[in-house]
Amino acid sequence: MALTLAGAAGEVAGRFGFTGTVQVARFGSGLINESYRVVGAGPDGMGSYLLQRLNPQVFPDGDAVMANIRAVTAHLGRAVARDSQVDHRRVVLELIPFANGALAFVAPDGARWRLFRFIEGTVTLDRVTEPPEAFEVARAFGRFHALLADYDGPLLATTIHGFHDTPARLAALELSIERDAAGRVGSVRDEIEFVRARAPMVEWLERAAREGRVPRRIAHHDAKASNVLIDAVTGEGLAVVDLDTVMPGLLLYDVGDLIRSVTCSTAEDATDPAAVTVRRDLFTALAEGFFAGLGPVRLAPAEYELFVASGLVITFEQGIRFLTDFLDGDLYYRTVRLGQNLDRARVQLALVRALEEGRGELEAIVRGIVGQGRP
Ligand code: GN1
Ligand code: MG
Repeated sequence: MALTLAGAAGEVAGRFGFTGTVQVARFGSGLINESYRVVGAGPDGMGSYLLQRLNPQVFPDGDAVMANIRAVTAHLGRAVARDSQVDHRRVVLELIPFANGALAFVAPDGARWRLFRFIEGTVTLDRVTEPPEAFEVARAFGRFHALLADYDGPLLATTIHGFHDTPARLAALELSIERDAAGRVGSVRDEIEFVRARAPMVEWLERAAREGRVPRRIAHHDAKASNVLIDAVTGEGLAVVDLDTVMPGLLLYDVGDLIRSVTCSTAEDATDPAAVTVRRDLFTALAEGFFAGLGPVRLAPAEYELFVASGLVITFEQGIRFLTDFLDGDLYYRTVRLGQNLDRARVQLALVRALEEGRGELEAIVRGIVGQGRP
């Protein structure tokens, strides 16, 4: 088999049954896994594929991840097939199993590699800058939740325990402060103080869940803007991707991540946190898009009430996670420059402040939208 690009991904493509000349190129901007676009004669014929190496440190139970993805994409596929309006091959990710019915190839280092059909003519947005983009990203996630509201497939595994357990994320930060493994605590006193002053916030969603005010559903857990494929021509939000953390959880985790990733006026790793504001126009479009995507699905009252609060909690949590990784010496998130995790943390914390300041106004926007023909 001839390869235009050598390396592990090319070899793995061969294991998946690619033959002849195969082009392999690094793809995407994820911070955890590695993705490659593979073009050539593959198991599903000549075409484009997405080959991914699942990070085994982050996802120790790769088989559970793959079983979840298969179950969820099968349900989504059946659900959209009933709707003749949509081209289901463009709105649902399609997993191509490895030989012998296995869902992934297990490399000698233990990492799982999996193959998807590439959805052509799409782009992802590392940053949302226009309201129609915010609307489409959020609509795609709203539809994702609507389609999964009647999920009746096999029980989904929890692939990462406590993934959005914000109190546990704060406890992990306190441990990292104590350990000070990279000798960096002295440089982030202000950030630590900012976080500690807001410690009670970590309970907001978990308490609502414990008290049964918000139901456990299937949630994506990484509902950031760049995890929606957008039609390159029409701008329409198509498929929700990056399904590794799809598992039982709260819808508000996803709302929170949408608010975090869509409404910020700067990039996630901008070096000037003073420039961070919450874009009201993007927030409005986000809320409109999310409820449009949900369609007739009704939420619990507390899910409406905590819509904006979830943005605060998940942004705060992400700031805590970036800060923790900075203190640990940048072990978890992929970085390309020194101080990048600290910049990321500062942007999240600046966004927390901006969301605090805008909270009343943003809640009024949600009430305005929900009031129009909603309970
Ligand atoms: C990671 O790998 P990526 O970029 O899809 C992280 C998310 C964070 C996100 C921040 C498994 O997602 O939780 O919100 O970075 N994924 C995992 O950009 O930790
Ligand atoms: Mg992810």
